[in-house]
Amino acid sequence: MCDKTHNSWQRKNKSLNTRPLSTVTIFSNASKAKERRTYLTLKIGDKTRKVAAVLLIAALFAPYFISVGFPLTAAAQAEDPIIVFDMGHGQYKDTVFEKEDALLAGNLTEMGFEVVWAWGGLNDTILDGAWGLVIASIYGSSNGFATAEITAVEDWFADGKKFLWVAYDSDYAGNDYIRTNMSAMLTVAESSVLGEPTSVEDPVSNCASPYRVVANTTSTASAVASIVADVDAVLMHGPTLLYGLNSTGGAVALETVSVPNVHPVMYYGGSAVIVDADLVAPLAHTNGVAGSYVCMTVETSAGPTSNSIIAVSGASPYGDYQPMTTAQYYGVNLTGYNLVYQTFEFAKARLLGGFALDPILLMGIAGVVVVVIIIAVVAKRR
Ligand SMILES: [Ca+2]
Repeated sequence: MCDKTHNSWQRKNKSLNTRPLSTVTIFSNASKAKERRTYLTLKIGDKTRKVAAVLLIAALFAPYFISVGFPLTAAAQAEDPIIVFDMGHGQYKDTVFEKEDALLAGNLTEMGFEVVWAWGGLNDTILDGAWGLVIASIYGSSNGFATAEITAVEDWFADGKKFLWVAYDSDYAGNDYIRTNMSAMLTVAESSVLGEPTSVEDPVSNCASPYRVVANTTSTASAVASIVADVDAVLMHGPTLLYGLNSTGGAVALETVSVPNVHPVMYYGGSAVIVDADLVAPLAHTNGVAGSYVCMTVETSAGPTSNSIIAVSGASPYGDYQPMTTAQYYGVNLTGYNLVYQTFEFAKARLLGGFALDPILLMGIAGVVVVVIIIAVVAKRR
């Protein structure tokens, strides 16, 4: 059962629902600094003027701590990373929203994210403060992105340390507008991966029809092992495959050519075949040829700041006709939900794990260190 499988995942990973490590660490540093300061004050307490000097220095720095240091740690603790999911461009489907998308939002919340559905387009307001943005393949030729939306995403992503996931669809019925819109978003994000303007079918690995492809081959690269753990069958409904861009912007087949920082995550099975639906041919592959093509990548050190992560997939992780998180379809058991959740975990661990290197928080920590050093020097000299 779909719900049960998703819920099992949730229970298994309950321990992952923790606050960012950074806030705990910073609180600890602050407490130690306080203890140290108290200790030094007591040690020299027998000489009044020394105490007075220490108190004077502490008093001088007090406003600094109050305005910069400690309140920020409390603020950081209160906020979960926000992931915005675009729903303003035809991605919404009622049955999916009530089932797969509801489970997705619930589990991501359990994992410590804040999920925001963007119903009214992409702009500075909805993206303000967001850590992640997921854009499923759009639907409807009048539902393309406005120039202002593309610019808003470009500006947001240019801040760095962001996670962007863009999904494609096939060129079924000559719907090349989907591909061009998704590629427009990836281009302003300086992605090294784009979707091919074509369709992939699989007459062997599918959910009762070749266009309901089940991708069944995972990467063996250790870099993405955490993403593909317990993943063996992913619904890629009416999908395309991906290609890479080399250093001169040329289209290359990711099955045979490696692109720096681009990690293929998931492949179609060997019986998958390119079945082009219109006059726009694939760029780095050949129509009619079968192969275990790349259907999902993650790019690290990505974007204009070289410190973001971009995921690209040939079908959508939410919404759409039937998303990658689907646990069962036409009687076929699927594990794509693991792939989707673990991709968010991968990005979170990479971008938000360990110490928070936020410049303002670093200033706060530096301030504590400076005061401790000054107090130690004063205590030693007198
Ligand atoms: Ca085509």
